[in-house]
Amino acid sequence: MRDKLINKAIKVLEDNFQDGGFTIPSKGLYPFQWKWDSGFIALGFAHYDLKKAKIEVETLLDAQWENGFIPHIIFHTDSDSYFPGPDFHQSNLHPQSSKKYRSTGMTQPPVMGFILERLLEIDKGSDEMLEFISKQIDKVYENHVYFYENRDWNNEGLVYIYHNWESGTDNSPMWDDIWLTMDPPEYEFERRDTSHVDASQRPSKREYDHYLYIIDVAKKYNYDDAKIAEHSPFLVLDPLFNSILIRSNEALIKLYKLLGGNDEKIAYLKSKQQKSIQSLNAKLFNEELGAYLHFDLRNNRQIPYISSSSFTPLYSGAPDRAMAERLVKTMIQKFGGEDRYLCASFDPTHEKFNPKKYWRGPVWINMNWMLYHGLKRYGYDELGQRVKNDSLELVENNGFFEYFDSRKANPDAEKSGYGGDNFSWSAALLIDFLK
Ligand code: 9WN
Repeated sequence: MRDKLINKAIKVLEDNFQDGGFTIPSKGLYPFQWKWDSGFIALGFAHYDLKKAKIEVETLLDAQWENGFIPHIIFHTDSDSYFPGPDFHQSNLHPQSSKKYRSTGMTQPPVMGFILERLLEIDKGSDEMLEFISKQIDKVYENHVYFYENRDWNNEGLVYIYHNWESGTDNSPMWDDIWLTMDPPEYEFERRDTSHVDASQRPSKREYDHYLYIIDVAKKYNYDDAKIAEHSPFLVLDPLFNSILIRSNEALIKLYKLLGGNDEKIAYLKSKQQKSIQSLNAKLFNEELGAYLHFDLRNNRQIPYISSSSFTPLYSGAPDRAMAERLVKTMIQKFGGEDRYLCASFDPTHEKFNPKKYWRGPVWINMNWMLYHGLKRYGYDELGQRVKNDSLELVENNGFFEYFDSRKANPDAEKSGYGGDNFSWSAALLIDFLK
């Protein structure tokens, strides 16, 4: 059974791998290379084809801008099956954007640090992998420097995102109150996603108007970070994004130590790391709700909703013992009923929970992968194992979907897999879970 599933996962990855040396997340729906997808995908390849794993990482990092920024989508081809494409984003507005690749002017969570660390683990610390890492690691480091020097608005070790797509959790209810502060124009455009996936599982047209409008604001300022921070209607400190940055800092420090030298870079990362952890705990942890929350910088307030992102600081190692205990309690109480798979992307006890809609409720395999490692880090082995088993069961029962219903007895559908099918990171992380 295990081997059969792994072989199926390999087929998904192979079918999605492209000649240009990158892997699309899902045919039709997502025809380009996405930043955080690429990292997770590389882990799947690494278990059976190290060369492809390295190519995936290399191609992504090759698209880095002169200022260290790495875009969220690299438009390697002219496919028009996705909207908004390169002509809408116009990354060339930024003077330091890549001259080689067209891309978006926004980013996604910086997973590459811990991905390099995991690649070395998978390849059992080989000299070849270390050699590969020595060639790539400075690009990842420069990406972290970019974040700290350009996106740490209050100089507190926490970096902002200026667009919901930067969070990776696109239409989370987290942003609903921010949308209420905006009144974007009605854009005229042809949706492509809903020709691949049932519209009820995707964001609404009006939500897309907001997404497009924020990009237009950023474009007006040629994607200048300082101006975006001043003018974007969306400016958020995301516990997921910052936890990933912290976890990747930790990995870079470890890898630089292994490589030798690099004392200044290690010192820089360590000082930022300390500050980031302190601020994450001081500013984003909410004792009353027992969870890390998003912070809306534009409106200067914590957003009082709990999502799977709220638990990802476990993966970064930021919470102290008591905070970790509190987080686990919240996860079990609100997300972990016996009738549920872990871990819903949004609080199942909240009225905004929607079990079938994208980031408003369904289970995502990449979030589960981070939660599994986070829970294990703090010794919650049983709960971690449950997250892993639930992930495997969902994929085994339904296929390699993009997201899954968290209800064990889902009354509305025979199948509980939604969104894109043959989705790359669901396949890649299943392989990593099983190996
Ligand atoms: C926008 C590719 C990406 C993921 C995101 C997921 C979804 C894109 C979209 O697909 O977002 O970036 O068009 O909906 O939310 O996490 O990286 O798989």
